[in-house]
Amino acid sequence: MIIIALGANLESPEYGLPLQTCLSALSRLEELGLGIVKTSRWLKTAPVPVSDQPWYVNGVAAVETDLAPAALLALLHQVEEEFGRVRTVTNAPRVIDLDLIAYHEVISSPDEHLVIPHPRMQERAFVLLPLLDLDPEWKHPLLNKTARELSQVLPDDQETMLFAEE
Ligand code: PH2
Ligand code: MG
Ligand code: MG
Repeated sequence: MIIIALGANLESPEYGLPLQTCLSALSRLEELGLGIVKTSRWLKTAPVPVSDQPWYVNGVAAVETDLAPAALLALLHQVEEEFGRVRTVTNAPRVIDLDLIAYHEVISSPDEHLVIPHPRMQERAFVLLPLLDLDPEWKHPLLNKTARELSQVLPDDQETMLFAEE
């Protein structure tokens, strides 16, 4: 499975509220040739690390593509730019964040620019919980644990809420 994560916590002048922006980014990726195989439910999540920025909207998608990992990442960055993402400091609030989480069983070597699986995915409820919607039995190729197992040992200080629970 190729997994991308979507996140947003600022309103976009062009695309509207964070959820709308995430949905529009998925459509744009599809237009650019990615196959969207499955999309998770959407969560509202408190910022990690805890801060006073707005809560995020987060979700993940399984995608299909012939692009190699680096080319796929470049495509994600292209769409972030199109959507008006401005990069300032690490973890700054953003109109859209598109992360490559995993690319089949590929494990990148430490000196590569792109690290897959994403080095912090196992610490993040906002990635692991939506991933359960795609496939709880998905196995982390480096840690050799399933999404279900990883989600069971998450630190319990990350607040999340399903959109439907509002
Ligand atoms: N992304 C980050 C840092 N912190 N917190 C939440 N809740 N959701 C995110 O998508 C997120 C974050 C860096 O990309
Ligand atoms: Mg991110
Ligand atoms: Mg990112």
